[in-house]
Amino acid sequence: MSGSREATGLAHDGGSAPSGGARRAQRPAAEAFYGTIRLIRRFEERCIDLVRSGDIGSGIHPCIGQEGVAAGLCAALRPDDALLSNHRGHGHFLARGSDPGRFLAELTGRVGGIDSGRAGSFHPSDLSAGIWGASGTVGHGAAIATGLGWALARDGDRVAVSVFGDGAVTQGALLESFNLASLWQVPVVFVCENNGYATTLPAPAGIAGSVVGRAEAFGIPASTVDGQDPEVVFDAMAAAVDRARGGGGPSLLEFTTYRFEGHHTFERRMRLAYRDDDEVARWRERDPLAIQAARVPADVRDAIDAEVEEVLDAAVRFALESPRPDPADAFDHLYATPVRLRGSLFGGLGAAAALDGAGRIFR
Ligand SMILES: Cc1ncc(C[n+]2csc(CCOP(=O)(O)OP(=O)(O)O)c2C)c(N)n1
Ligand SMILES: [Mg+2]
Repeated sequence: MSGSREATGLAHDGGSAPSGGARRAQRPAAEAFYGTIRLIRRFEERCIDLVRSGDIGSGIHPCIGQEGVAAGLCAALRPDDALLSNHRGHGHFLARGSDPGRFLAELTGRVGGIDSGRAGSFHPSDLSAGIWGASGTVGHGAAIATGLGWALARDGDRVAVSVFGDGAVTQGALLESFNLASLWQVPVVFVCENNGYATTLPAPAGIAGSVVGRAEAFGIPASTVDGQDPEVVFDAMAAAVDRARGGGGPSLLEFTTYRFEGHHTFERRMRLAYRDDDEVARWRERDPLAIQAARVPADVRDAIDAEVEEVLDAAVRFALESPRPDPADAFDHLYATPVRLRGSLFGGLGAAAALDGAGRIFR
């Protein structure tokens, strides 16, 4: 078993909105949100252990503290909607129903991973969960989501979603995406997870004007919403998705949130003085896990917690038992072969190196 949630019935598996016909998604039960947030929290805590043991070589960008956004927004989507995630995206994958074992195998670079261990934590995709990619190139997922939304609108009522951080809103690609999405009324929802920092830069020190002001300048309706409460996130997202699905064009939601951990797990080894402990403590008082736990009876919570541990035990086992890729296959699955790396294509300098039809390098 790879830790699949199908057997567990945990939370919503990849969206609660009905297919076709009725549009607006129904808000899931309180325990479904609790289960999703608990799964993401414990998954990432296990990931941090696996970073420490050297099994996740890249480290991770933990979303601990921000899980309410992932849980709320993904529940408002239909399984066939498309989401573009970013470098802090584990929560989006799990909330959309990615298999925890195969996802963890991806993070640990194993062949059993959702992308055969080639994408890792920063650049995975999982079409089976409606995630068309995650990009570490800040802000660029918005351009992909806009093009994808435009294409999806040719054929049906699917919606594209782009999730990015506050650090992305100064990127030109994002603003160009706003322009075309508005001009062409693309069914795309832009989601900004504003956690107050871009690495160590406080958002007010990096953003002239405001996040919502940028979207409004392009005629895109936008609002700022509490990202710590998954039910509030869901309601805002369901309205935005409904609007896009019904032909009303793009919108932007800025969810205010906070990461309890550092920008990346490297911060566990080096103390960076860009935020004070009081600030972290204040945000911890609005922990999405605690907010949602208060809405679920203790015995139901206990059962969910036990189930999450079972799923994650199986996921860790699956990941670590999965073989590592064969280095000889490193050039498989490239888009274009043969590709000339050097040689005549670049002026005939040096020895020609290219990939043969099987994707293997030759000189
Ligand atoms: C185009 C680009 N510029 C710079 C970077 C380096 N970089 C990696 S993460 C990051 C900060 C991102 O902050 P934000 O968008 O707020 O997301 P968060 O990490 O807070 O979730 C930066 C600048 C990058 N990956 N891509
Ligand atoms: Mg940020």
